[in-house]
Amino acid sequence: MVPVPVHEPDPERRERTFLVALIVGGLSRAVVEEHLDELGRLVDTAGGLVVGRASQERPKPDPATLIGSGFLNELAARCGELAVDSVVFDEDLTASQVRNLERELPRAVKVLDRSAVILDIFAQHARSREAQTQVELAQLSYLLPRLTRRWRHLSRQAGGIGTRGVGETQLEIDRRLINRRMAQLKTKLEVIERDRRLRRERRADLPTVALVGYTNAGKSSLFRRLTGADVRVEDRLFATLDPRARRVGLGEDLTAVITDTVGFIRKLPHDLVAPFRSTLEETARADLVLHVVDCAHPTWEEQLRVGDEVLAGLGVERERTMVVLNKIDLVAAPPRTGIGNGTGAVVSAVTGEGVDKLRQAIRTAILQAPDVAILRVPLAEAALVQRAVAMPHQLARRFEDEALQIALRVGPGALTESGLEAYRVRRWDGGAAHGGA
Ligand SMILES: Nc1nc2c(ncn2[C@@H]2O[C@H](COP(=O)(O)OP(=O)(O)OP(=O)(O)O)[C@@H](O)[C@H]2O)c(=O)[nH]1
Ligand SMILES: [Mg+2]
Repeated sequence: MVPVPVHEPDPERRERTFLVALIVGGLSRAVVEEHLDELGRLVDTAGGLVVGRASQERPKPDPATLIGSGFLNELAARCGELAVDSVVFDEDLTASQVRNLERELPRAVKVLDRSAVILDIFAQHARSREAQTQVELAQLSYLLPRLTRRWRHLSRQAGGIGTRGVGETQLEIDRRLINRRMAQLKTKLEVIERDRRLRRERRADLPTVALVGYTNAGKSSLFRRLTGADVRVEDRLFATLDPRARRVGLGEDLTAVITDTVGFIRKLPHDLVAPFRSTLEETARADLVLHVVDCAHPTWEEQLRVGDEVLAGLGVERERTMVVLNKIDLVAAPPRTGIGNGTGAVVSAVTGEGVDKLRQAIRTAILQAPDVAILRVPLAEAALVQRAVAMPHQLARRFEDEALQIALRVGPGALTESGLEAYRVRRWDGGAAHGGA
C-alpha cells in the first residue's frame, strides 16, 4: 500500500491550490512566471493557499486537456503528494476540458481557471446592490456554457418552482432556470443604471474625472489623497468593486467630481466584463480619464497596454487620457516611456510627492478641453457680466479688479448670440498670486 502523506493542518484551513500555466504563442518563460505570480495573488485574495506551481511549454494547447498527457500525469502525482484541493489554470478552460482534467486528477480535486477565481473574488467583495447584481450576472454567464451534470444543486435550490417538464433533462432545466434568472438580473440592472444616470444628470455641471488602471495600481490611494475620503486601500487585487464618486477641489473655484473604479486585469473574459460595462462606460465618459500605472511593478508596461486596450475599447480618445505614473517612491528613477502624448504626471499616492502638480495638471486639462470656453469680461460691461454669470454649465469663476473670468462648458456657437464670443480668451489666468499655471 502506498502511504498517504500526512500534512500539517493549515491553521486557517485555506483551500490548497496548485497553479498551472501553458507557455504558448511565443510567450517567454519569464512573462509566464509573472502571470503565475499574479494568479497566485488572485488565489490568495480569494482565500486560497498556493502550495505549488508548474508550467508546460507546448506549440499549442491540447484541445481535450489543455496540457499534454505526460505533464497531466505528473500533475496528478503532485496533487496527491501536496494534498491539493484545487488546480487553477491561468488559461480559460472549456467545460469539456474541466471534465477531462477532473477525470485524470485525483478524486475531489477541483479544476478552476483564472476567470473562476476572479469571479469568486468579485462575489466576495461586491458590496453595493449594483455590484452584487453585476457579479451574479457575470457568474451565471460564466456558468451557462460550462454547465455539466455537476450543477445539480441549482435545480434543487429552485425545486419549489416545479418546472420539471416531461422528458426534460436536468441540464435543460438548469439552463432554463439560469436564463430566467439572468433576464431578471438584467432588468434589475437596467433600473439601477437609470437611477444612476438621473443622479449624474443632476450634477452635470461639474466636470468629471475618472481614475482607471490595472488592479493594485494605487487608484484608491490616489482618490484618498486627492479627496481626503476614507476609502478601502489594500495590497490586494480587486480591493475596489464599487465605484465611488466625490468632489475634489482643484483650486480657484474649480471643483470636479472624481470617480474611483474597479481595476483592470489581463485576460478578463468578455462574459465577465459585460455586466460591468455600463459602469465602465460611464467612467469612460468622464471629461478626463486618469490612467494610473504602478511604475514599480515588473510588468507595468504590459499593465499600461492592457489599460490602453480597455480604454480604446470603451471609445476613450487619447486626448482625454492622462497617464499617471504612481509609486515613484519605490523606484530610483521614474520611467520616461509610457507618457505618450506629453500629458502625464509622476506621483506617489503614499508620500504625496507630485500630487500638487497632478492637481494642477488636472485643472489645466479640464479648462483646456475643447468644449470649455474661458471668458474674460470687463466689469465695465455690466450687462455682459450679468449675462455671463447667468450662463449654464459654469465650471469656475473669478472676479478680478477689472474683469470677471469665467469658464463654461458650451456647445458650438453657444456664445455668439449672447455677444460673449468676443470675450473668449485662450487660457485661464491664474493671476500673479498663484504664480500662473
Ligand atoms: N509605496 C507605495 N505604495 C502605494 C502607492 N500607492 C498605492 N500603494 C499601495 O498599493 C496597494 C494598492 O493600493 P490601492 O489604492 O488599493 O490600489 P487600487 O488601484 O485601488 O487597487 P484595486 O482597487 O484593488 O484595483 C496598497 O497597498 C497601497 O498602499 C504609492 O504611491 N507608493
Ligand atoms: Mg481600489
